[in-house]
Parts: sequence; C-alpha cells; structure tokens
Amino acid sequence: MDVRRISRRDALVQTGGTLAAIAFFQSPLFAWARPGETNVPFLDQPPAPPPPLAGLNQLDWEAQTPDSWITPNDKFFRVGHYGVPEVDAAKWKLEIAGLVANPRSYDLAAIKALPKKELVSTLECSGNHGFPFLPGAIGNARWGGTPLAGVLQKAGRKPAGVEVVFYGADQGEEPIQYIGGLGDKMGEFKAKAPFARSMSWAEATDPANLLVYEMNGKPLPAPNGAPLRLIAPRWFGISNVKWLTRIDVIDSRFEGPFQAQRYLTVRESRRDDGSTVWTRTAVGKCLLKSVPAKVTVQDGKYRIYGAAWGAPIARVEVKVDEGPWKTAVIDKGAEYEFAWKFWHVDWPSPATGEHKITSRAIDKAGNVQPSQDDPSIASKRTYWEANGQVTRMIRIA
Ligand SMILES: Nc1nc2c(c(=O)[nH]1)N[C@H]1C(S)=C(S)[C@@H](COP(=O)(O)O)O[C@H]1N2
Ligand SMILES: [Mo]
Repeated sequence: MDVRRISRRDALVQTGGTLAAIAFFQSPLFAWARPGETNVPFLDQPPAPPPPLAGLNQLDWEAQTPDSWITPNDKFFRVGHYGVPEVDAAKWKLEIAGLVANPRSYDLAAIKALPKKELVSTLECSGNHGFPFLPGAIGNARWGGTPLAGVLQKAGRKPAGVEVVFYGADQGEEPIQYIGGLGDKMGEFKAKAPFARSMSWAEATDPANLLVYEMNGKPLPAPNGAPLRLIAPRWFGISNVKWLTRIDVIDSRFEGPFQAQRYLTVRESRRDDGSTVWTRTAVGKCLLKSVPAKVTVQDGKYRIYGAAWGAPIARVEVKVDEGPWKTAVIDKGAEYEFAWKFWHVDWPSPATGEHKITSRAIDKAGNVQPSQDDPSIASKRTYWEANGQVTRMIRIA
C-alpha cells in the first residue's frame, strides 16, 4: 500500500465511478429504532478494497441496527499481517519471560483458572478511514478473559524491566537495512520474526487490559487470535496482539517493525518560526472519533444515525451541509467506558437534492474531533490514525 494520505476530494474522485452504480444499489430495509423506517443509501459508497484486503470482513455501517451494537463474531473485521497461524490449543503455551522474578508458562487451563473478567470494548484498526475503501475496520465485542495486570504482577518486574513485549504465533520476513563495521558494507537482508508489539510496564499493567479467550460468550475465533489475545481497550488495533505465545519484559524500548517502521504517522509540522519539520510518531492509543452510519426515512421523516468512540464521549454533534451543529441523542453505550456509543439526530424536513452529512464527537475533556482541515489531520502524510470528521453524501428525492 502506498504510504500517502488520500484527501477527501481524492476520495470523492476515486469513488466517482461508483456513483453511477448507485441507481442499481438495492438498499436492504433495516430498522434501527423506528418501526418500518427504510434506509436512504449514501451516494459515496466505499470502493472494493484491493485484493490483499478482500478477507477483511469490514463492518457495513448502513446495515447496523440496535442489535448490532455488539458486533457478531462472524461480522467482526479481521486483520492478520502474516495470515492466520495454525495454533494447536491443546499444546499451546504462554511464556512469561525476560526481566521477571518468576518466569512461568501457562497452558489454557491455567489461564482460565485465573480470575475472569468481561469487558465490552470497541476495537478499531488505526488504518480505518485512512483510505476510501477502508471505512469498516472496526467492531464492538464483549471480551472475556483475565486481567493482564494479574499475570504480570505474579511474574514480578525486575528493577531493570521497563518494557513489555507481546509476541504472536504468526511470523513473517521484514527487511533490515545495515551498514557494516567500517561503513563500507551497506545492504539489506530479511529477518524472520514473529509479530510483536510492546508497551511500557505502566501501560501494560493498566487494569483495563485483558488476556482474552472469549468473544461474545463464545471461544475466541481463530481469525481473532485464538486461543489467547491481548485486548488493550485504550489502544488502536495494532497493539491488541493476537495468537499470543510469549510476553517478554526487557530493559529498553522495543523497536520491532510494527512498532517503529510499518505503523508510523508522519506529519509535515509547522513550527512557530514558520519552518517545517517532518515528525514521525508511532501509532498508539485510540483517538476521538465518530461517523454518520446511516440515514433512514419513515413517513417522510428523516433521521441520521451514527456511532462515536475512542475517548470518553460527552456529546456528538451533526451538521447538514454548512448548517449549524446539532446535538445528537446518545441511544446506546453511554454507561460503557470503552464501547462505542450509538446516537441519532432527527432531520425533519430536508430539501430535495444532494446533501453532505458530517458528525463530530466531543470528549469529556472538551476535545473536539478534528475537521479534515485541522492541522493534526491536514499535515498528516500517512493514512494511519485518520480520526478527522467524516462527511457522507446523500440525495433526498
Ligand atoms: N499476532 C498478530 N496480532 C495482531 C495483528 C497481526 O497481524 N498479528 N494485527 C493487528 C491489527 S493491525 C489489528 S487492526 C487487530 C485486528 O483484530 P481482529 O482481527 O480481531 O479484528 O489485530 C492486531 N493484532
Ligand atoms: Mo490494524
């Protein structure tokens, strides 16, 4: 994939080909909250993702109903950079190793014997909305497992241990550039290593983090990380390591390819003196975000539905075209810290013709989801962490 931010205008140009197809687009009839309401499909339907992402199983926003506040396991998106590894749960072990006082290995029965906790939380890929073809790399599930903090505290940190590395069973080759001893040998070789991500000890022992073996009351499915995965609800998808085999405590920052190379956000940032510098930061914690999910009509009365997540949500606002922001009603999820909120706002009497619908979330600290021309979004040259306001196009007949 091309490391380049695609602007909304580009996105609309790229989806232009699908506009003509909309006439043939048969919208299924879904009721979110009002009996008998029907969907008015958005004009800007996402294009098909490139073939390597075909198995992503993206969320279909316009098919969401009140029941889909929990995303069913078979509708949950799936990302695996090295495919789905074959893991024999009967032979599987989780090693807790490195700079710990009590290294040990757990089989699945030993993990399940630890205190059980359930958590409803939303998982979003940091690439979601980074491309026109990627609006549905998100889902919300009830995860069941045991707190990671308990396992780490049992292991006990040695004083030098500062970083906790999570390894998956999936492996792949990644390029490494090197310069030989005297600087005269330069080149690149490929190194095979398992998928890995890390957090600091303090971040890893956050009581919210779970080692998960259940998803929506069923055994964790293989594509989502069976037999055991990390769910770190404050973090983008990439940190939620699947098919866990080993947790290593080390004495320095971890710079694996998914930490320090492939998941970087690059911005062209302006300093106070007007000069420009390029900054590179690792994709990390979730960001405040919302989307308009669908528009329905019932007896000529229109309603806009959507979702918000990524931070403690105080409020969601919606605007039509360049009109005023209108506060939405939060319908579902308000009492859950890490689960998305489902919201709606009535749109009583839209004029016929094309309209733009935009939503923005406001968190409890007063932060506002940035607009597409906010410097934090506009200066971004990579597709990750695309939490800018989402605008959808619609035609009212
Ligand atoms: N071992 C492993 N864990 C992984 C990945 C991976 O490729 N390998 N992909 C990550 C990414 S980028 C995302 S978005 C989430 C997706 O989780 P899901 O497949 O359950 O939706 O898993 C994360 N954990
Ligand atoms: Mo991801």
